[in-house]
Amino acid sequence: MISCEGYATKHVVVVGLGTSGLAAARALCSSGARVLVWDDSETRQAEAAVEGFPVRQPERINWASVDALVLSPGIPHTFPEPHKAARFAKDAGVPIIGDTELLATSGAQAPKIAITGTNGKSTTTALVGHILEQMGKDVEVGGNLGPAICNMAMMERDGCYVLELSSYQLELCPSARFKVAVLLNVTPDHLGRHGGMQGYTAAKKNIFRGQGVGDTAIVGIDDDVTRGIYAELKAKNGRKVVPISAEYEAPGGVYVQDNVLIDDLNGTAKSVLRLSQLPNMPGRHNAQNIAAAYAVARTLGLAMDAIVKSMQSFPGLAHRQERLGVVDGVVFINDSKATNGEATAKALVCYDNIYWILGGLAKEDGLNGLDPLLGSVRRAFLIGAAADEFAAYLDGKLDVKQCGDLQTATQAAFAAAKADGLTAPTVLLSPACASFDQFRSFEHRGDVFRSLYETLIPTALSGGGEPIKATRGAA
Ligand code: UMA
Repeated sequence: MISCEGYATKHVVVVGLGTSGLAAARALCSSGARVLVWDDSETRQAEAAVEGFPVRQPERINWASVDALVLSPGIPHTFPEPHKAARFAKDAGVPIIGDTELLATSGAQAPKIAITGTNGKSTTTALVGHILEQMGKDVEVGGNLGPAICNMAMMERDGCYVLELSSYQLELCPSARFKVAVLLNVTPDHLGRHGGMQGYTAAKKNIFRGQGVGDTAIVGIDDDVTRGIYAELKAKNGRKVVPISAEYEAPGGVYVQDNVLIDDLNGTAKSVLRLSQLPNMPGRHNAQNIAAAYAVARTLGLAMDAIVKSMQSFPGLAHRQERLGVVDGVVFINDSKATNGEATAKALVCYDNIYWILGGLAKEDGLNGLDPLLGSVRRAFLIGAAADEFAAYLDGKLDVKQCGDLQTATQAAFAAAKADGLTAPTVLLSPACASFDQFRSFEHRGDVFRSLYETLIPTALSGGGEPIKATRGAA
């Protein structure tokens, strides 16, 4: 747990008692801070009270005696409307901070690597964490990715924090200084929370704010916004600035050309590896993540060969084009995190001969924009509330089967994939829909799919004399 000794005896209000807020409240209490907590959900209030936290309505707090408000990332403090606690804090001149600030001021000596971007930040964070772990480093990986920052261990100089930070978190960490800060890409997202694109971009740029000599900024140059930020940082003295790209040559940086990762950090372009050697990270979008993670590892002084070796054992992130394995020659990919058409598009370009399971609660865009990508889909298997809408949309474009639920769809897709006898058939769960009509969350949906995949292994065993090729994460 992070130490918050700087807050010992201070009055701190923690608002938002989800994953990050509760962890912050616990860390602050253990360090001797005088903590009051609040959450607008009565259930969360009750849970906090059971744990012994004093729950206090923001209206009933004497804000003049408060030293800090720790706000959960999901709670607005500016746009579209500040939460009332944020309003009270601002009126009383109380600093509003987040869990990243608590780590920044904790006194933990280990260098902090921070990674942000509209897309790919979770994968890049997990990959950097994996590479460092493979090298035997003491590593804490978390942040927006899931594990709350305040639950991380205090680490000395030989350790390393690898943090995925959202734009929300980056607004609330004024003291943070990151040894290595990565900005992958910036495209419109969360605009309501930042008052528009300018506010969103400014939040993302905060990742570089505290950096100075000895620190490194790694910046994607594949979109206009990040290209501008790269040029701006490059023009300043102080930190080292390294470009990365999945599309263009990036002199002095790391880039991908003809599907080969190129290291030009020393100005002599060297081929590092073919991206096809990393089957758990398919697709163009992953090329940028790979380039970024490689650049981080090289910045930390790791050797090229060792980095490549550890990248090859990276299993990928659960539910994001997660390769579950192969049964009877059929590859199973769990892309349950794809809750809209845009996310599913990224998966459809990665495989040939797709047996596509989709459906759930459709988003406004439905399947719009996917038509040009349907060429590699052999058949579609529909589940959930959107099944009729999607069937109508796909009519005349694809061979579609109404399956109702995920179990029926998985079995039907597996049977069809085997029966068609095509090369490397892939059963792909990439629903292009939210999960809440049939599941608790996209994670639950992906876990169910994984269990269904696992049950197919014995099914295949008893189904004939052929030896089973059931492997996790391997072709
Ligand atoms: N709440 C209120 N009032 C409000 C809004 C929320 O009281 O007006 C309360 C809710 O009742 C709930 C709590 O605040 O109890 C939720 O806070 P939160 O939304 O910040 O959720 P946490 O569980 O603390 O999760 C946060 C991140 N959530 C957000 O940024 C929205 C998680 O990122 C992160 O994994 C977690 O901390 C641990 O660090 C999730 C996310 O969706 C994955 N991130 C966004 C994204 O990736 O696009 C930025």
